[in-house]
Amino acid sequence: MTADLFESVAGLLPSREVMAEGAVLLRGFARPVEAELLAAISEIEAQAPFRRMFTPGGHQMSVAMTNCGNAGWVTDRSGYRYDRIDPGSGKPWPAMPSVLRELAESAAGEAGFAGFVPDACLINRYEPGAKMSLHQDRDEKDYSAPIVSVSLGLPAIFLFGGPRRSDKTQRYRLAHGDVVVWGGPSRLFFHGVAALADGEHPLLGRKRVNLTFRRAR
Ligand code: MD3
Ligand code: FE
Repeated sequence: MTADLFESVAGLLPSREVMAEGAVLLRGFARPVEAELLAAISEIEAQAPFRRMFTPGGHQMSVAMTNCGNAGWVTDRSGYRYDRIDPGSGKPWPAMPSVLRELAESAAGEAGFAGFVPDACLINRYEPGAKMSLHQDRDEKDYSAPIVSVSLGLPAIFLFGGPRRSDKTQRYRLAHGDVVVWGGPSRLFFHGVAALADGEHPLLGRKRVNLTFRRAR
């Protein structure tokens, strides 16, 4: 049912911007299911609270994170990895709600990656001032699978570089409901998020939440 809704909305509003080869921005693609997404995130958060993790170098991240799905991304002094278990609770991460999975699958299909089935969803929470430094996503097993990201709440300035850290970065404003599919060559491009500007979002208040759907294993 939700899959049909995405198809009809995508047909009516074909907002599609190619940022680079394999990187497709679908503005507002998540808006039809925003209420369901926020309810699902609240339930996940009740089982697996957001927490600010530590990098292997010992720095505490400004972004707070949680996960759902069969694999969750974690970082601590021993490194970055995907784990079935939430180290905070010792229990498996909450299951991926079908509204989240269906949104990611339909966005991937719109971008030409039909058949994408995510097994991990990392949920990042930014409060004003939180940022993510330039990095590559290299902890997944198969780089031929895309990553689907969904932005909710306050807008952010997303920094999008190239295959080398020294490549020039382009800036994109990602707003509530925007979905980006990162596949093909862009899958390993450097990227980051500038410090979140303060503001008040009508549904989320003073924060931004970003979902990234991945094939981790
Ligand atoms: C481009 N998150 O969790 S989402 C991350 O807004 C991460 O929270 C950012 O980078 C956020 O790793 C950006 C957009 C994104 C995600 C993965 C990518 C862009 C990407 C992988 C490759 C290239
Ligand atoms: Fe990333």
